[in-house]
Amino acid sequence: MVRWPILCVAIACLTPTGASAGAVADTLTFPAILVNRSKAPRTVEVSITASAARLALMPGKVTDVFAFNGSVPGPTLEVREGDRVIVHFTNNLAEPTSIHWHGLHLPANMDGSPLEPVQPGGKKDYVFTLEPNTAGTYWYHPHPDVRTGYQVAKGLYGGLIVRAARDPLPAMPEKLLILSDNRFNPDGSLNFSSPRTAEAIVDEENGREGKVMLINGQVKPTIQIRSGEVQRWRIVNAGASRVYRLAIPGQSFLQVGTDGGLFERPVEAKEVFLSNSERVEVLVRGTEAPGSSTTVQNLPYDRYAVQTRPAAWKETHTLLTLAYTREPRVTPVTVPATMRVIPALDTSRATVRRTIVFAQGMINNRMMDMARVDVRAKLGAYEIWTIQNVVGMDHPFHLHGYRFQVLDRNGVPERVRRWKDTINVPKHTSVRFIVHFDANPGKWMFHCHILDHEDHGMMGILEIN
Ligand SMILES: [Cu+2]
Repeated sequence: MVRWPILCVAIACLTPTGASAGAVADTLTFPAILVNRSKAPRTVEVSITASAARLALMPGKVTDVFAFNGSVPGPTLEVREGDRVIVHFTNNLAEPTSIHWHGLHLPANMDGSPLEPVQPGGKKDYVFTLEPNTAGTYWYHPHPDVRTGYQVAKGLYGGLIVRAARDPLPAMPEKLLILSDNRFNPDGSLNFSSPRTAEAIVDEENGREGKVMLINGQVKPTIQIRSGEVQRWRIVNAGASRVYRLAIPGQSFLQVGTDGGLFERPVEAKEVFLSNSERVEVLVRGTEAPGSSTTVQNLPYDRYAVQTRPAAWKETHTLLTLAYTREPRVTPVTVPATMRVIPALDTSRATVRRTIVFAQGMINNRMMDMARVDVRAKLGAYEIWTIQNVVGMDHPFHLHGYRFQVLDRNGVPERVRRWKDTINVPKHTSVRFIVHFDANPGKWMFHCHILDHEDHGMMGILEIN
């Protein structure tokens, strides 16, 4: 039997039941942090290589994957506001790829979009500077033309944390949870539907979902918490199409942030919702007694078109166990009532209003064409976009390079001001947001973030000049 001891450390060793071999391996582990090899102040210089690898993703099996620096998920890029970031990227895959820094505000040629592929054997240096007030939880993934869903499913995704120059939250244990799912054949290989099969049609419609739900590559791990303790969880939905409604029975989250960082004030939330590519920051409060345990669940959510809705869509899934240590209860840290100010983008400054119509597989009745510009906007402009979903399934909208503020969802004014780069647009509804094209001229993608939809043409190009 082939053994993969090093790989087991990176992704935890799972037993055939999906539980771990022992108490230690059961605990949620975290991807390595990329090592900064720059000595210069406020500079982070790292290397990332995409290559084929064989990892023990499933118990007792070896899976052919694509991996950033040999691990799935890839290592976490941790940086600070104001940092100059230099990523030396090497593509050791046999196909073109790229790294898209999802949610970051950077020059267009650094965005890793389908317009900037890195060829097999090729290299690219991604260089950008993180602006003030952009602290938050982001992620990175490939974005090659028509192959994004495949490459992410093969294992290319990783976390990206931008730390604040001055974080308003008190020090507390922090966890990065990268949610993903996948589909495996009995031999451990990844399962992709064959073209022209019923399964392929369902994948194309729903987006490829897998029954195996992973957190940092682990199945049903455990997070330890001490009674009274408050933990800060940064959660990323890196799934191609699965959305999450997270809940802890009997208690609520204190949601403190989303895609573009912290809210102005914490918000009590019985559940948190993440469509594809969305992020949340929540505080989990250890309200239970020492030695007890509870679970984090994924509640059912009907994002589907009726004709391809899976029979089991109403099931609730346990994602992880929250296990209380036997240590005596500690006094919880105090969370500030106000965390920061998010200036509202002024709607009276908007000079252009657009409607972007999402239909199945198309945007504004057109499929993606790399040679076409769909929307032209002026550098410096404020614009109000309405994303209108005219079909019977949800589509999450993502705009590259710029964060926006949602004004209303289906006419209901947004209650909590927040910075977003991805927003779910439920079936037969619309979402309105304001965006400021303040810098970085060039061509930018906007698309549905169900990766199968994006790959099949549900994407357009915005050119800012
Ligand atoms: Cu879609």
